[in-house]
Amino acid sequence: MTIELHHAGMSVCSEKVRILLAERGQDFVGHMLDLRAGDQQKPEYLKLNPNAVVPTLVHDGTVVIESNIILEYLAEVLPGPSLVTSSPLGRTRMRLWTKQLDETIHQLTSVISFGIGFRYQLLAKPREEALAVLGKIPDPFRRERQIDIYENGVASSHFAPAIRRFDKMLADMERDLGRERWLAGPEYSLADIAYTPYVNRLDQLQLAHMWDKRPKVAQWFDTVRARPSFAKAYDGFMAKPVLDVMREKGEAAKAQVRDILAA
Ligand SMILES: N[C@@H](CCC(=O)N[C@@H](CS)C(=O)NCC(=O)O)C(=O)O
Repeated sequence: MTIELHHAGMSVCSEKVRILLAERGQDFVGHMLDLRAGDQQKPEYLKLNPNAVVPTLVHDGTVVIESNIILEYLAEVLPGPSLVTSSPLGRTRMRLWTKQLDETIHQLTSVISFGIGFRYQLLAKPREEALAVLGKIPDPFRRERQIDIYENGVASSHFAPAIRRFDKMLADMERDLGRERWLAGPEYSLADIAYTPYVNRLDQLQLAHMWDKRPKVAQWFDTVRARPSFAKAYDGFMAKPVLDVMREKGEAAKAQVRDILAA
């Protein structure tokens, strides 16, 4: 079996697929895209993924897109321990968690990551070049929002609601982790895999204070980070200069984030 993954180092959606592949001990052929250079918009990639986003999985020549769908697909086709909650009700909880990522949280990660950190990669380029990449985002709503965040950073009107939504996500996690060991029940599942990169992204952006008073989230994050799959999914894929920008700019945005949370 050949598993190919078109992905990017620092892309939460790619990270969750790499975690699953590591959990199942599955090697893959990686094709890395440079998202700031617009590799995802090249015609040959659009044939695989018309949404111009990563990741894209190619399994023995068959294309699967959408990270949460890729997780479910791989959990079915790869041998190894089940990563799907065993009870029917547990599975509904697992899917309620991943559904929220698709409905809102993922989009808001772009707002926060871009608003605090990634925009500096584009600000370092000539403006026309940056706008050319952003102007080719196929979804008009997402395109206009990303341009606004590129222009305004944490001052964008999209920023504060995104922080508040993440605060609610962490509150919901704290609630469910207070009832069961993992997000969807007693078993480690696709829900835990899917949320790891989002909490890790907050951590990369110096927003770990958002779970200072959420001990269950803190413990869950320590536990998922200690799994061997975390190191396999992250080590060697992170760009140190980008992590440095996220740390430095995250530190600078901290007071503003605290103000938003306190309001
Ligand atoms: N719903 C998609 C979202 C994928 C997505 O937004 N990927 C981001 C990286 S995490 C991307 O490729 N962004 C490129 C761009 O915005 O141009 C999924 O879950 O696969």
